[in-house]
Amino acid sequence: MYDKQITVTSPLLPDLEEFNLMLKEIWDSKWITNNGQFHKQLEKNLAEYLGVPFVSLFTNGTLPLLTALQALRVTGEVITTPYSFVATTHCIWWSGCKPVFVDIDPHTGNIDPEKLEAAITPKTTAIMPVHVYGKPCDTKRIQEIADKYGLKVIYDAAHAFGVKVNGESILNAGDMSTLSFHATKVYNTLEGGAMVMHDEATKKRIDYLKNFGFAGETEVIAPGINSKMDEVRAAYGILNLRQVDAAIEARHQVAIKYRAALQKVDGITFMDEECGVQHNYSYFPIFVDAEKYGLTRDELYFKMKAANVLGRRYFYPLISEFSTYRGLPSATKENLPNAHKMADSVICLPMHHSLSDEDVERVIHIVLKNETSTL
Ligand code: T4K
Repeated sequence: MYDKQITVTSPLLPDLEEFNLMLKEIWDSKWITNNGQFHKQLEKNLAEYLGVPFVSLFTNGTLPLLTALQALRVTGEVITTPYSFVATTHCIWWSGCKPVFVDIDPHTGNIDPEKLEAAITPKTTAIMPVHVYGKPCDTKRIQEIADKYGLKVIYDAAHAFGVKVNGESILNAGDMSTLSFHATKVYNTLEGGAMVMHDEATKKRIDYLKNFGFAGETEVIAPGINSKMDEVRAAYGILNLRQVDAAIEARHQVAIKYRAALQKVDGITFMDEECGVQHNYSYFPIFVDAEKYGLTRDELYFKMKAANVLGRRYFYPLISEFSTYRGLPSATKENLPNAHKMADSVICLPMHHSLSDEDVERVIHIVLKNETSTL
């Protein structure tokens, strides 16, 4: 057994001394939340960094999804993917809508646009796709279908921080996109999240909705929620933004090593890097074909675990398989064959900025060597 645990991810942390200086400023000002100076600064810095017009900060990546559904007055049925973290579907349910699952494209893991139209009914009002693992959805095709049927599109872009296609941020697609800044993400603010929108009026309304619906001292425009980011996390976020490019590059180097080492392993596949896409290397999923590889996905997963290498089976089980959702008509296995295949074969290998060469070697060694391994 190895002593050192290698986890699937590890948070990017700002320099503690610099953070302390900012904490001192917060302490001195006594302004600790409700649109403080660091909050305003981070929204501006993020919009600039991401290449988007407007950003509204949130306390996590779940509440902007819920707020987007509310802001766009989405009702009835919302089409979504079963291959995601459960928060995506939970928000649809919380907003009083019915989630409708559509199968994924087996190459990207994202909702298959060619299967969207068959799922649209007179009650459909929106589509909520996910750029899973930060891989861009086919935003052009999704928009064409949304425009044809008059549907809203809210992208759950929790994994897609900084991802661009041909130089353009994918966060600009659809009506709104949401981000997660959880500790496990490429860019984190401890907990945190954001919404990206196209215009100032929408930003203003979102800012009301995340502050109980208050539009001034005495007016409430809607039953809003409390989802404001505080000054401590905003300060932390300002510092982390300065080092996120270096962290993404470090992840890129890990991806290069995984690809080189694993490309010829019979029964192990991974996703291609697409031309024109600026990736963020947020995850490194591999897919196990048990017949060719000689071990099932779970056998490999537990073998890794025994060696203290904690990959994760993101996203197994599918959301449609959880007891809360499996009764939905769209949750049947027959409706979602590609999603089932991916969920049953995936392991996300450790992927973060602070993996050493030795760590990466250890991970590779376990996948390469088809036996309980000690280096
Ligand atoms: N939409 C999508 C597509 C999402 O993936 C998510 C979240 C959301 C929406 C919602 O966003 P948030 O409301 O969460 O901001 C994690 C995260 O909790 C969750 O944010 C994330 N997706 C999901 C994919 O993964 P767990 O249960 O796997 O995390 P946990 O605690 O097991 O951590 C995994 C590993 O990370 C640990 O083994 C070690 C490392 N770690 C974790 C934490 C929390 C650290 O080193 N330090 C830490 O503080 O859910």
